Amino acid sequence: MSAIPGKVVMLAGGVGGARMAEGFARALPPGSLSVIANVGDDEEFYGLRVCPDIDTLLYTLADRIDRAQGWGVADDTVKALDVLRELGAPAWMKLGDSDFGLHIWRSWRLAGGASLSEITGEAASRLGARAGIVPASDDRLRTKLLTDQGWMDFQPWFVGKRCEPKVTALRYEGATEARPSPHALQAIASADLIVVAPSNPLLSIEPILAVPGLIDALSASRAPCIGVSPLIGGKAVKGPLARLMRDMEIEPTCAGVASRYGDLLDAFAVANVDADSVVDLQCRGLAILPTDILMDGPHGAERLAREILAFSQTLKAGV
Ligand code: FO1
Repeated sequence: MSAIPGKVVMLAGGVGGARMAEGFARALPPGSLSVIANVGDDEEFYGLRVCPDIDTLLYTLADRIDRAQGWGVADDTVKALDVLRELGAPAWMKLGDSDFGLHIWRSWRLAGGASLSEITGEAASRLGARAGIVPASDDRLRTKLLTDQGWMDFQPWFVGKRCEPKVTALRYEGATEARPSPHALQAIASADLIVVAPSNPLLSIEPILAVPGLIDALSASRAPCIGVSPLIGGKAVKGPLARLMRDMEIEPTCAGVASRYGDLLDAFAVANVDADSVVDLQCRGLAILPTDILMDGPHGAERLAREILAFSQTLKAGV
């Protein structure tokens, strides 16, 4: 049996993705983990580029996250947002004062010609993140939702309308033309293990897989790929996944999630309670790790990461 994988690449977005990334960062030696982040949620506010999935990863991996909320900076204040509201600007997205600092710096660096990958790498190292963070693409890619109120951008639907408008279709605008981040391609090329985090498959993982160069690189990789279910007994730990799947007529089960990833997965970690529901997948060759997938704080996330790393040793590299 070989040693724990030297290089791990994770696909992630949202709070579940950041928690899983923290678990792996704690379980692996420094320099082993690269997280490819969804950029479909990115949005411009007041002329500033806000990248919520990158930032949730940055703050979580640098232990600056507001743990109760799952996003934003711990103990942040909202003085800037209060002034913006007083001045009549829309202020439905709760951007904290410390968080604004990052958005100002990122936008300033983008205007100076740096790529989002370079900026994100620099932010991760300067803020003390325990893993590499790589945007899926440096090109603009936007998740759009077709709702009963028409096409909407992601943040106006997710935060502005609290996910209330019913979604019937999704598209990832710009994805087909988007080039993969060169840093993401490098990370995939040297990966010994690929992990698909327990993120929302439709809103966090599929916008990453929609970048043609990325899915090609992932498919070409010989590293085993293991997914972690974001559903436990048909319910999401956080967020609108189960309802979204139902609204889009996708079965809100582990099998429904696995079906979104096509041939990408070699293995799937599911909750003990869901083990029986994935027997069909197992018969079709997907290795199943039934375990406690609920990440109760950083220690719980590390415990799950260690179990997945040990399980990955039983998987063969592809040909
Ligand atoms: N989520 C909310 O539910 N309400 C907010 O006001 C909000 C603000 C916010 C600001 C910065 C940031 O990085 C994330 C923020 N989020 C907020 C979370 C964000 O909408 C989601 O984490 C993702 O985009 C979904 O994965």
